[in-house]
Amino acid sequence: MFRTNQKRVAAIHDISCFGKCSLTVALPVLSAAGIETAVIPTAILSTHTGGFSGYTFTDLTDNILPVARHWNKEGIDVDAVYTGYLGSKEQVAIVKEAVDIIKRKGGITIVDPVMADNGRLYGGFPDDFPSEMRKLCEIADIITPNITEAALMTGNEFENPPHTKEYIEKLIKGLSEMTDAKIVLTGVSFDKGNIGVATLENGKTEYVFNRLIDASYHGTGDVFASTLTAALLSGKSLKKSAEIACDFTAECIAYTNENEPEMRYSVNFESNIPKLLKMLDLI
Ligand code: PXL
Repeated sequence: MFRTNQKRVAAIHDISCFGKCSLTVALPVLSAAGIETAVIPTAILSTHTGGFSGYTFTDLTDNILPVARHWNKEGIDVDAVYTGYLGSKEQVAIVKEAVDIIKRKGGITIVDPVMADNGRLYGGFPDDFPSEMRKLCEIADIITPNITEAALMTGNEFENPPHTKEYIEKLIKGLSEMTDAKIVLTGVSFDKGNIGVATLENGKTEYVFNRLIDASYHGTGDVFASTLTAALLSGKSLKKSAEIACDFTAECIAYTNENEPEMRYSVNFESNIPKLLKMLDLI
């Protein structure tokens, strides 16, 4: 297929109609960075599941493989596949198949194993969900679990921050035994004032920290992973991409914290897009 040098990502996530997460974050962030974003919506929910009750859920699992096969037939190729929240174990298995179909040689697969936070699985996920997500992580090139997701996938206990270096290294070791993917472990905190990520690439662990803002918002994991994907496709190294993703997420939280107390309404990343473009050296 004829290609310009514009990068193209296939984003495989749900659409939460209200509440800024998954595709309604991935699309604008990647588009703002000049990256074409093809989408495979996995489900449509009236809101995300974090803090709303009675949300609708329209499952689109049956649509995933036909879209992937059609793209393949048309010779549509992508530089990266980026997966996020997936609604069921069956869907995770099907997305794994879809990634195999869509991914081209030399392309990268970024898996954000969205399923848990603060020591608990998100509502609606069965206890054996992490073992299915593990299988998707096995075929990834980069994974971005938070501490809870890493603990669940590696069979370790969840520990609240502040973390010890031994604990973080234990999680990273467990993840690296489970997949050859590069690792970006989020939510790492060695002291009260700072939070950041640990990266593992070519056997080397590095840390990136930012000041901890005393506020919590839904959807920040998606802001982080979408920004990381945008930075990687803009040619930044893993460490630099992790730095940009940490900085941008912290900016969005700090900005939102000034005037929006509703955690479930997510962060105002839109007003901060110009800062993101500066961080990516695009303006
Ligand atoms: O932000 C992750 C996410 C995405 N999509 C849905 C969610 C969540 C987290 O709770 O509920 C539907």
